[in-house]
Amino acid sequence: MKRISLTQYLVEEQRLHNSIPAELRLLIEVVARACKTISHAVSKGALGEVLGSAGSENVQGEVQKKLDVLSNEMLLEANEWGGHLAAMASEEMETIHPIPNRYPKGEYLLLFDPLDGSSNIDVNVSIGTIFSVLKAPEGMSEPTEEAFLQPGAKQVAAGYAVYGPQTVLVLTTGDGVNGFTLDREMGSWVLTHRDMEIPADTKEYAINASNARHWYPPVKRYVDELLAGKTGPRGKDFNTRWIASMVADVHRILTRGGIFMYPADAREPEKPGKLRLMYEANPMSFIVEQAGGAATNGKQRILDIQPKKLHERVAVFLGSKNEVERVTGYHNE
Ligand code: AHM
Ligand code: MG
Repeated sequence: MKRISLTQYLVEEQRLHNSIPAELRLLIEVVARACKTISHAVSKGALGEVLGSAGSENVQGEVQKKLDVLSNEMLLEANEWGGHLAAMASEEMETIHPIPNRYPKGEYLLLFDPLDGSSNIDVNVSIGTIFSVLKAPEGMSEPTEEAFLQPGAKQVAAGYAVYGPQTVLVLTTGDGVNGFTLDREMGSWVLTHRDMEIPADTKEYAINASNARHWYPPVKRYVDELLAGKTGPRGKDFNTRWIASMVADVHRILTRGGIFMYPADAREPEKPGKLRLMYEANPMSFIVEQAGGAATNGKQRILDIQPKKLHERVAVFLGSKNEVERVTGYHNE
């Protein structure tokens, strides 16, 4: 097998489609390098003394794990000096992180969830890094939070790394979706999953059913119909999968199809869901759409939502197109 590295893929993409200018390529390579470092730290586990709580809380009031904090620092440090960014923002930081004055600045904005699926860190279940790239608005002198508040459709790149039995980086720059497996001995990302595609139909769904009593009627109806199986209105049996790491659930869906749901519910009616729009739902929606799937908040396409704040939450239904359209249809009836 001829091995194509991430760098070769990015250079050739630029040659063919003019879609990855040198600065964006540098950005993607630097993020990918940071993911390698995170993968290494994750794989050390207790030996690296990285498990457990950091003894702090993030802006969302969630307890930070040591690896949440470490991964955040690794991404910040890796991306500060390259000259390709104007600012960064992260799930683990309340406000945006402008590039320090000692470094040159570039035209891109980078958002990330440094380590998604925090509840799975200590129990050795797959976790991941999610990232989203936007362009800074023209003529912006000092980056502000405002500059980041662009709908997901404006993303120029998005990706995630999943730290599982294999470490895999999945990437889109708006021209399909490709996956790269980390070759640990060589230290390089090798193209292993070309043009990933999500089948339109599926028999697998992912939702945290412990919240069922709080679900709104459209979600309850949809899941009840799945549960009714062969003898119900859908006429076939469905299977449940819930990893509690969005990255791992989405990676399964990109590999063999499925629908992932984290709906808004009646527990805290003022909260439109659990997941964050800008660095979880948007990048995943971009990837899923680029792989032929769909992503909505139950009512509208996630990528069309105009964000109002950096840490805004959103309901998420994404994956196999026909299922996402069905549950979205139930909301709009
Ligand atoms: P995190 O960013 O704090 O790790 O939270 C996001 C995670 C998702 O990866 C996952 O889909 C969801 O939270 C799981 O939530 P729950 O614990 O309610 O099942
Ligand atoms: Mg997260």
